[in-house]
Amino acid sequence: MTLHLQLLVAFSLAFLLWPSLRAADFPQKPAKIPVILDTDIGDDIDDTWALALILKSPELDLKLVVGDYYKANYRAKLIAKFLQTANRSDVAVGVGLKPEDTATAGQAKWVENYNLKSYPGKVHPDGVQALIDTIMASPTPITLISIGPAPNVAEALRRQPEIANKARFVGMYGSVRKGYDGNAKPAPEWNVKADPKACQKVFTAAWDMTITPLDTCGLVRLRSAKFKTLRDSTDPIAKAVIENYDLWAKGKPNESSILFDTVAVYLAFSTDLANMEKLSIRVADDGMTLIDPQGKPMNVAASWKDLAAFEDLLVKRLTTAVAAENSRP
Ligand SMILES: [Ca+2]
Repeated sequence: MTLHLQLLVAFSLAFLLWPSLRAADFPQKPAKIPVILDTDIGDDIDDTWALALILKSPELDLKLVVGDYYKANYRAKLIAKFLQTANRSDVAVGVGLKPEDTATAGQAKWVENYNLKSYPGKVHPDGVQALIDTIMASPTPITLISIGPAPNVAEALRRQPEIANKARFVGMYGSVRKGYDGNAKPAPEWNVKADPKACQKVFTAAWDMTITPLDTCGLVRLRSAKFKTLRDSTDPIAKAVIENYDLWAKGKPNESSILFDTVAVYLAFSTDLANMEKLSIRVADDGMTLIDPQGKPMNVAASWKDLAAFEDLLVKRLTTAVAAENSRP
């Protein structure tokens, strides 16, 4: 090789390696994942924990939270007051279907004196349309985290089927090989059983889907020291979770209820702690989620690699202040 050629090779190599050297010297923060949460917050308490986990996860950029499965005013008030308490009224609130529905449930007392009009951020009276518009306007694909019965999502798909090509769906749905209580047989899971038709629409749409069925999410419960860390925390978001939990539980429990929905939030930014399987799933009319070659192939958190590590992550995140850059007043 002539000296000339050797120099040429050396310069070429330096040129090729330069970007990776630079990246190593100045690590770039990965872009945040834009997310929308569709939630039946206000019935089971786990949605409140899930919303808290989103707000505490630096990987996620929450754009909009919509209350699903009716009780629309009550759910919108819970979402708005929770976001305001977390100093995150930059996040928009969407009122779900049947806004005239004034029914409430176990967290009603937390919002009895809260006026939705006092929310400093944006409140969309048509939350389904806000969900569609946010997905369609996003320059990068939105991750739709769905943790309740899905009439809103089905209606959004009906109004604008194109959202399925612009969003990724991550949800807490179904029961594949396990049912409630860990080792029972598969059973119709509530989010599916409450509106199987809506789920059939969601489970046949074109989007990339990831689910946590009862097989994984049904096993998450914080006990003893892990729960005590939460109960004793002075973090404003952790305190709001515990306030709501005590109202909902009508007492001061010393362990959490099962925190199904938190696993869907985790899967929006990582699958490391779960064993993921690609399974074809079909929603039957009775609410069963069946492995069926005719079903839609999706990523299923089929079992845990390390459930204890997930619980530790949950406790740590909920009780640790987010970096200033993540809380935008
Ligand atoms: Ca839920």
